[in-house]
Amino acid sequence: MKKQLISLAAAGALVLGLAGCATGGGAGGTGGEAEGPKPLDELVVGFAQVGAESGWRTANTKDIQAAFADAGIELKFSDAQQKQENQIKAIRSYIQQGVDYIAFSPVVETGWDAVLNEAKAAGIPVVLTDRAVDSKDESLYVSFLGSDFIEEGKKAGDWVLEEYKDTTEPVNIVQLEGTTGAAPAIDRAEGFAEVIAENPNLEVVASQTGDFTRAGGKQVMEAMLKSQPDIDLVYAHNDDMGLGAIEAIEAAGLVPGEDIKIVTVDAVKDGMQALADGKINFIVECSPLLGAQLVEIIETLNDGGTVEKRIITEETTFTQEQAVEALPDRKY
Ligand code: GZL
Repeated sequence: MKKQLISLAAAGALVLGLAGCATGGGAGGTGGEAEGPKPLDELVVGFAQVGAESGWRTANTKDIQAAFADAGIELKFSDAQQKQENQIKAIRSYIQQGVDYIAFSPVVETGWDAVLNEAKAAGIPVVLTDRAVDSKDESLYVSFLGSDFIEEGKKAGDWVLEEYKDTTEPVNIVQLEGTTGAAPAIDRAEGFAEVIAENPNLEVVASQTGDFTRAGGKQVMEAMLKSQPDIDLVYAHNDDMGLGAIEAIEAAGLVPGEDIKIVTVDAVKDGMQALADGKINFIVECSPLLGAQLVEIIETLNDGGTVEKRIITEETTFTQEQAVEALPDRKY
């Protein structure tokens, strides 16, 4: 993943703060009198995780916890079981405890201004990882590190455009949406719809949330197989829902990857195995390995350095052939 942090040396020249960048205040301040860097073994970071809903989330948690352990920085960690109220409670608890930094992956885009203003008032910088918030006030967070989900939806759409470019018949697509209101669900749907609109034969005939879980994907796919007479392709916002769809498709006596093609996002190991086995046709990668970059952001801020407001993780895509090649070296 490309690191887009401005190096500390460069930050010296930019310490006045370029538009869109932010500077930490050393001991957890957000600007004002920088009190100088804290020793890393005295830093405390609070992380409010979404939950453990998917293989991606499990890999993301493991990677973040390992990165902070390697850096010797204390990480307080909470699992919100995909409930916003639990994430807000965890953030408030971190504020109460007076941590130096807070990082979290907002389960949905809306409803964060109040608690983020509380963190700001407490002088605790907040870093968004993975998912975005819809706050208009960008001073509520120092940086947003994560994928471009619209781009991921477009990449999925590009494959479908190419796959059906010579088809003259209608292509019936069903969409398994991620968690309702979550940035990846909203944006992956937007990017996909924008691209497939180029071919009027491509139509999303049904779209419903499977909440990013395998069970949710299976349940929704079972219902769609009953309600939709002729499904050509499933576009699932993550591998886990795609894997659930495979179970439903096979239970219906159909062949996933052939009778019904499947395109998913993430590229976690189970998804890549299904891709290599021909049950999924194409996967857009969404890397969960954000730990090292998050640690680097915290260390840069602790040193009074400057970080980019938006740091986009680099990722690729996989065909069935590429999955066979890549599987042995996959880290998650
Ligand atoms: C994407 C992340 C999504 C994954 C899902 O960055 O927020 O949440 O695509 C996960 O697998 O549940």
